[in-house]
Amino acid sequence: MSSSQHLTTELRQWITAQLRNGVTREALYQAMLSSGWQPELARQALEEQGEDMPPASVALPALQEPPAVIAEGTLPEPDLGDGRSVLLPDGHRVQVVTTLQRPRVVVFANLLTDEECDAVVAAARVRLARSETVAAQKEGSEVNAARTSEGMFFERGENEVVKRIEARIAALLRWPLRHGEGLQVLRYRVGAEYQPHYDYFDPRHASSKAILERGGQRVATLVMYLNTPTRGGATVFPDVKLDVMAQKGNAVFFSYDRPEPGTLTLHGGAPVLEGEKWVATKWMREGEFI
Ligand code: PD2
Ligand code: ZN
Repeated sequence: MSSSQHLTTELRQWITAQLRNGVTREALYQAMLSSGWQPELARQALEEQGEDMPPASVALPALQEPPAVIAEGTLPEPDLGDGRSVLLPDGHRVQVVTTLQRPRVVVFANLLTDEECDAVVAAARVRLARSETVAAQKEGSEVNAARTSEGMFFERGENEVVKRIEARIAALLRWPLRHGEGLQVLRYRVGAEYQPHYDYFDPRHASSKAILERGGQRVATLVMYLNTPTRGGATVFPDVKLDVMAQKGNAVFFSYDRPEPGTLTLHGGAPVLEGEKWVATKWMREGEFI
């Protein structure tokens, strides 16, 4: 569990080396958070290092990557703060609405501001194409009748709002930013749906091999609602009969420790009955996604 993080000699040595190189404490703090270090530990590690900064160098110091923080077999697990809300390092407060242990599901309110939702929709709208899913029998992807939405992917860190959202997610889920895929945005019009499926890659499918080489299995999903459909469009978990209503700014997180139905993470997007539905999905990989 990432909640049992502790300061390692490797991390201390990394901090010392970076400070000697003239990297600022703020830059180190942000780099640690993006790599999944808990804010408290990151602060504590920096406070331990009391020495004065060397004079600012003329050249911009090169920031090296912090040591990995996640131990084998751990999963993304949200920071639930005091159980009602969590204050993230960027000053944004997120409410915890519902939690479920099995499958692990957490619903958040106000993960994104209205402005952030609108900015993502505006940037995505012009790049939408009919959604494809991974092909079962061949390499690549194909249009799938079970998925009648339109979608697009942002590159990781593609623009300022995407960067801000990704840093927030990394801190909330305590999972390195670089283990996340680029944000996917989907638009569903009336009648569009995403029939129940699993987000992990089926290791038996021919197409999975190449996908798994780019960061291993998916281990968690965060679906963020970018608008509020007038009617319909819930995210549904049929195994446990849970429906999460799409509400602008809110999000549903779930994790899966193995690529098997026994994780109870079957989920779908119910048909939109009135209005449109926009979501952004962030998938987390066990390794660094490249
Ligand atoms: O839009 C949804 O509610 C939804 C449902 C199931 C999104 C995804 N899966 C996904 O992006 O994987
Ligand atoms: Zn899904």
